[in-house]
Amino acid sequence: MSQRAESADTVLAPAGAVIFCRVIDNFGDAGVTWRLSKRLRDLGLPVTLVIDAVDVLARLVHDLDPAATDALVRGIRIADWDAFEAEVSAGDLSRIGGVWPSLVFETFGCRLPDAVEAGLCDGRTRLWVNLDYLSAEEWVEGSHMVWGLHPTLPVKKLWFFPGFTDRTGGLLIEDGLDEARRAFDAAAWRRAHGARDGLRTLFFFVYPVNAIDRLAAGLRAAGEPLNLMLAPGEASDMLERALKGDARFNVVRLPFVPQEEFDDILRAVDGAVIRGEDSFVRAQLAGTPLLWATYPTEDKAHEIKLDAWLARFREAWPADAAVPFETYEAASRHWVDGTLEPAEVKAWLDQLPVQKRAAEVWRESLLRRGDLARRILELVPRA
Ligand code: TRH
Repeated sequence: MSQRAESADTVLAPAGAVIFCRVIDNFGDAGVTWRLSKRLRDLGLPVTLVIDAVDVLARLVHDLDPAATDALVRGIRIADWDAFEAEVSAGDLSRIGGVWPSLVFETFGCRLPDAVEAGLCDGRTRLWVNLDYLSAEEWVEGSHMVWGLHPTLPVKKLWFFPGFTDRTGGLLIEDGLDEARRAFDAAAWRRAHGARDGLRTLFFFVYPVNAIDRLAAGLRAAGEPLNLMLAPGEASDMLERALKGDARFNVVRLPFVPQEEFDDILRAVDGAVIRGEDSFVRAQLAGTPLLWATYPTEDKAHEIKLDAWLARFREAWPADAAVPFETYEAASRHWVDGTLEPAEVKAWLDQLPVQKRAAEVWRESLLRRGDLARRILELVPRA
């Protein structure tokens, strides 16, 4: 443990951090808050994750009982939201060691239980943070680190945004991430998971609304034999069906792995078609070329989100690359807006080596910006 971790431990323990999470859908809310929980634990804090869908978290945390209302898994206390709210409303803090937490995380604007908000007023909690969704859009810099006043209570909340620039909160980056990547044996992982030698390997974890038939048509037309590692889910079922009977593709259905093993998949492949927020970040931190399926919304905010990220990622594109960034940009946009052409899939495959170079430069820039969890701990007022 580093000096700074010890200081967080000393200053904030035993009260520690409580993180509140409401699962909107899919795995991202649970995924990000579990990652944050582990990060704070590693920095020396007692952590409680209060979540309204323990069963969803249990998909990512295999030693968690999906029906649990209270569990201690790898040093992190996991509490069912309703049970926790009932206890706190009755003045019972025994589950979190009988002490009010020093650091309270509301995530993605999930609204804290009234009893918790009321308890934030008497100064025992040093910092109340709303950790928001990730976006590369410019407005994020203006909203990051803004204090919000409560409509009725004398307490302030800090709006904290993850992001890709120095004027945002950065990303969750574990100590030792680089070493873990260097030590990882990608070839051994591929062999162990049924990949055929001599073929490039891609990973798919996308949404059923994505243009999967178009992607499949593009893969067929490109004609390159590939290992295709598919995450569980309906979207992968659709892709597998669309490629059925084409012996050029070695299709491997992966199980839903514990979150700790998710990075391995990304490190083992030549390209990843990933989605949401957390798998998108982890592919970037793995330095893996990616096509991003942004979380789709009716107002098409996901297309704006993609464009904002592309505008930043463009900076990492090698100046001497034989293919222009615009080729990658077009494939990314058309994948997300549903108009992907077969030729764009081939172009995406052909330029994977250039994307790899860009992904490495980009990854370095993200690592240089440092870790979101440490930044938050540095903001907690010392008593
Ligand atoms: O599941 P998602 O689509 O989550 C989305 C987004 O986060 C979106 O921003 C949010 O608004 C919405 O949920 C509610 O994709 P994401 O963010 O990549 O989360 C997937 C998590 O699942 C991530 O933590 C990795 C984890 N995972 C595993 O642990 N094992 C696996 O085998 C797989 C496929 C995923």
